[in-house]
Amino acid sequence: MKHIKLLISLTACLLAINWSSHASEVIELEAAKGSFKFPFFETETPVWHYNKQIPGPLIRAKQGSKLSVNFTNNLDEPTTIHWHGLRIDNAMDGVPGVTQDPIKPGDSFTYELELSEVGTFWYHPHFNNSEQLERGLKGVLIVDEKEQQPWSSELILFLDDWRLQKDGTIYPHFNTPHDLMHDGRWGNVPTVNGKVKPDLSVRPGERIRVRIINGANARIFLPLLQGLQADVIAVDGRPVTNIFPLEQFYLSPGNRIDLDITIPPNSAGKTFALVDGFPRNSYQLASLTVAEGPALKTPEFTVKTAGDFIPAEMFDDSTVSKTWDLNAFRGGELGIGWGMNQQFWPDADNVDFELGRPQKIVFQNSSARLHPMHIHGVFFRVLERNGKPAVEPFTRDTVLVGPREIVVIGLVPMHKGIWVAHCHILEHAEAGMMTSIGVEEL
Ligand SMILES: [Cu+2]
Repeated sequence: MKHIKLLISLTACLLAINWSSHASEVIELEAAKGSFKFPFFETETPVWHYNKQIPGPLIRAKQGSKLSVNFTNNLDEPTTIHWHGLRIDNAMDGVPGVTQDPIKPGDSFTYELELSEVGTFWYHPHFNNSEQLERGLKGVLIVDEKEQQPWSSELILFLDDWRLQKDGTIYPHFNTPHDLMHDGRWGNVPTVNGKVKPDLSVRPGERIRVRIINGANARIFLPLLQGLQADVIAVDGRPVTNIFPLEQFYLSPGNRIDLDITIPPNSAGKTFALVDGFPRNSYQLASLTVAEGPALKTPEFTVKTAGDFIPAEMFDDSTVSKTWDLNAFRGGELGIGWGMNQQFWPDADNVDFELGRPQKIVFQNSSARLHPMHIHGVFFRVLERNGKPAVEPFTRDTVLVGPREIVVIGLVPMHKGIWVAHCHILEHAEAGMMTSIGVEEL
């Protein structure tokens, strides 16, 4: 027994050394054309993918480590990669025309990522977004805690949807008038980790960290785990201020939630459904089937929270520094433009903020459509909705602003640079719904 203990402590020691030396890792990533097999079609579907995978390869590293991503663009058009939710050096944020030039076909670019914060993130292009993401370019990035809690296991559920034609090909028209006038491009085939209604195996008694990511162009999910108690422990990567039960969480494009679930010890052989409760008729996304056999001992521990991170009181003395009115207008390249204060990217109504100073921003939706507003390089806290206090027990990088809704958020810019803010319904963003926040020391 003693030997085993010694081995464990040695391993822990080695790991600790590894952490403190800021391990650096190099990975190769390639965007290229290829194909992918959906279950309903005899032929493979032409897609664009990272490292020939749908979704792209899981990128995983430890907090405090450095990651060099040697990226090569083997598409026929330029691209970039944005690391959604990561607060990193502005030059690595992947926004063409803002933080870097588009990466031309055949060219390479190395993204140097300093992973200072834990959480569930994802990566995707930031060029011709509505087409490049829809064709399959996206993947999950996880930054693990230095000291991991003793979960029995983990489930990563990457939600997406595809608009497929009868012959199995991707509907080839993007930014259509219909998609632009409504809530973007909603597919007809929802997938979880690139699979249709996958059945995932779990064991009785397991305590599982579930990470759910919405990687769709436009679809909002309302994830529900039927028959299981699920607690939300992180939103958009960051640990929550207070843990709360998953009852009605609108997971809009870009959003992530981490859940704490325990498979009941006496549930061997049972199946639990993960459903999307957003549409009037909810439908199944995936199922969890509990393996036969004796129950595992459920680990007991308290999940870490982040109570001290940008509390709502921080903004008590702040006045609103920027209001963005969100609405559509006729005209522009696509025939319909989505504006922020009636301006369309790249002719945007942008704003400059001082590094470290709390700011209040208002998103005022004057339209009848949905706008999941995402800000690069910061986390923010929702403070008010429609004039009423609505402080959320967590922070975000993407907030769904409903039809005619007014949402007030508070943020503290902590990283210098130019950070874009845009609707994560990619068709709306392509139609101009993007602006930028300049952060500088005064
Ligand atoms: Cu929008």
